[in-house]
Amino acid sequence: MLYLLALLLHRLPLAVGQYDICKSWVTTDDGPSWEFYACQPKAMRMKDYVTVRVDPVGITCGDPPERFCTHENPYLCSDECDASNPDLAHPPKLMFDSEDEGLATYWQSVTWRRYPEPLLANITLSWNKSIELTDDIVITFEYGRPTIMMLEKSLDNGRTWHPYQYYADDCMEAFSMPARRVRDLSTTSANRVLCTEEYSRWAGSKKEKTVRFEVRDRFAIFAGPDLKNMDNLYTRLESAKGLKDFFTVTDLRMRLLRPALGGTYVQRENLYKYFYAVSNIEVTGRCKCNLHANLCTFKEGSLQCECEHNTTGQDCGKCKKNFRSRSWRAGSYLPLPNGSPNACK
Ligand SMILES: *[C@@H]1O[C@H](CO)[C@@H](O)[C@H](O)[C@H]1NC(C)=O
Ligand SMILES: *[C@@H]1O[C@H](CO)[C@@H](O)[C@H](O)[C@H]1NC(C)=O
Ligand SMILES: *[C@@H]1O[C@H](CO)[C@@H](O)[C@H](O)[C@H]1NC(C)=O
Ligand SMILES: [Ca+2]
Repeated sequence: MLYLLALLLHRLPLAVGQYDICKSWVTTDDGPSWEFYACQPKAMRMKDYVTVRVDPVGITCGDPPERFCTHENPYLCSDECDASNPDLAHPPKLMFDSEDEGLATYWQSVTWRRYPEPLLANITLSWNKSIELTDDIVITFEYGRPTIMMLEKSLDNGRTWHPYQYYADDCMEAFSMPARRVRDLSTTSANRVLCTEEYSRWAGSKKEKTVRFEVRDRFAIFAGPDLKNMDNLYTRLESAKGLKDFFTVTDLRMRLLRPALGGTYVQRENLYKYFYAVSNIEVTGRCKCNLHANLCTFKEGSLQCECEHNTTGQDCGKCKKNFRSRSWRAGSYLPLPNGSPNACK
């Protein structure tokens, strides 16, 4: 019976999925003992743990109250944004709520009344924790997608920033970059920063609402179209220089540089229809724990790895006290299927 249980536990890592558990109690010829594996937390909806900042001051609509209209209804400018009225306010937190009733709730900027001065807004998301993206970042715009925007990322809690992806209806004109598609990238260019025209062209504001940062398409370069061959992806993440870091962020920033124009030039006589409205920002990822934890919990306002393998720190990035600090190494996905724990000594 005990033997059976041990056998069962021993098989657990394979049964529950790759890298899901950090250790199991097994029986060997020398008696029962712990066996250790490389492990990582499950992917989570990261918008539930984020802190947001919108810049510059005064970019959110409604203070003072203002009227706006939509590209579909450009001469009926009777909609109102009023920050002091909960029913008419559009604060940043509405980009992260869950829209239970199916009604879109959104952050909205002021209108482009100061045209031709550019209408610029930064939306900065901070986690105070390294996150590994596991799925696409999806940003939903309610009244048309920006004709020019940029996504930036930080790996050091906002001290330094790097371009992540450029978006424009004309990449050459906006950024002097040729337009590319993530689908056309190859194994050697999977972490290339590119400009795409796929998410910026006018197609009616209700038809095409989302702007993506394509994580799945990049994973598919290694794991195949249905991400069936994850082993190959994990092997590449381990060996290809910079690939793992490419999908790791502590902060993200959307730099909105020019709003939707409704498919035409800017009409100066009606600037009330130009603004940004974001209803959702979906970020799916897992805490980076250096393959030393399978749990990540939200404590005192920040995500923290529950470190195993005698490691400690927010990312399990060092050895516990009384363990040789120089023996620290990240766990490894290899050899397949259970990887190496690389525990502190
Ligand atoms: C947005 O952030 C960038 C740096 O990432 C900064 O240069 C720019 O001035 C900011 N724009 C606004 C409107 O705050
Ligand atoms: C960030 O996380 C660390 C470690 O959990 C914590 O000590 C620190 O107070 C956090 N900083 C902020 C600004 O939340
Ligand atoms: C961590 O250290 C304890 C003793 O302090 C030991 O029993 C345990 O096996 C160690 N774990 C690993 C993964 O080496
Ligand atoms: Ca919302």
